[in-house]
Amino acid sequence: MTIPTHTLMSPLSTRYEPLLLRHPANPILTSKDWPYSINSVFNAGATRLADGTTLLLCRVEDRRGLSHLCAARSRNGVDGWQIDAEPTLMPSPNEYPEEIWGIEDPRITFVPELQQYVVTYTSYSRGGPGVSLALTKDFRSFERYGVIMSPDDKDSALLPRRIDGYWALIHRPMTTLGSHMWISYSPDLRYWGRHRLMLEARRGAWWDANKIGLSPPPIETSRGWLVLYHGVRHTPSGCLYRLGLALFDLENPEKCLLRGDSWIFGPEAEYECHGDVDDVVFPCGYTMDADGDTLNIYYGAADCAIALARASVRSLLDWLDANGSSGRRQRAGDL
Ligand code: BMA
Repeated sequence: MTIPTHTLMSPLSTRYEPLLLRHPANPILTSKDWPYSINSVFNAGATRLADGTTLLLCRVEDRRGLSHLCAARSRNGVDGWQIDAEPTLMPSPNEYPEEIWGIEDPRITFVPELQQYVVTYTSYSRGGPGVSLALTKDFRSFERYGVIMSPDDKDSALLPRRIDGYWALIHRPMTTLGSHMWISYSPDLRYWGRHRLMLEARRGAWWDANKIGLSPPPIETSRGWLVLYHGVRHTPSGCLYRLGLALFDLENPEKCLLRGDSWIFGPEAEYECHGDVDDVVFPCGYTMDADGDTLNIYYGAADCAIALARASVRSLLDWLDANGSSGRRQRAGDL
């Protein structure tokens, strides 16, 4: 008997479209590239400096297991990295006790109003991970504001401009109901309130059940804030970190306009599947090319290396239009 081919196809499409394309030079940075002894380098914040240089603020872990941040600069964002000879930002537990077990996973936002970069990062305190904030003009000296979200909280980034007069911070507190993305507002970057749930982890068998978090800072597009987020699936052989997409209203960023049902990028390459923590892709930063469409997404691979994938904003939005569901449908029971 011949089975008609359409009955063998998935209802949506015949194959998954690759939206993030791995760079052939991957992994682009590993511990071997470092000018001093380290265990591993991964999860880097990213930005383009005024002169066009790509700057990565990398999470570097030493053999004690504690992390600090170190800057790497490159003309083309792929190779020829100039890495700071010494750590760029070390934990400073005497002044900031919440940094006693290191600082991790920075996200960078350039804020035109301040003419400064705002770096939010995880400070690993005795009470668990919290969110800290620092300002810098040059990634050489930093003004630290200390912890702004108490433990357990991480995966945060600042929006580059005020919303209705207030700064907006996305972050991921852990609650007994699960780990969801929240947004909070501040008049001055120090005092935070008006906390709102922004995106919930789904439940049950979904790839993003129970635990999600912001990956790089949101990407501002004419259609809304485009958000790449990670979902953590717990399996009998460990956790799987994969990426999904959602779109939020430009002037009301707690309003989800579209959310993709499927993940769009997950561990497949050897350097993503095997490392200190297997099966992890974890982007903390991106840069945008001059065409206003090409994203260079920098991600930690298996908690051991930094890799690069490229994507087109237009294609990501097209994919969300074809595969996303609106906020209303999500509330109707998808979660
Ligand atoms: C998350 C963060 C990341 C890390 C990932 C996988 O909770 O701590 O820094 O890359 O786990 O270990």
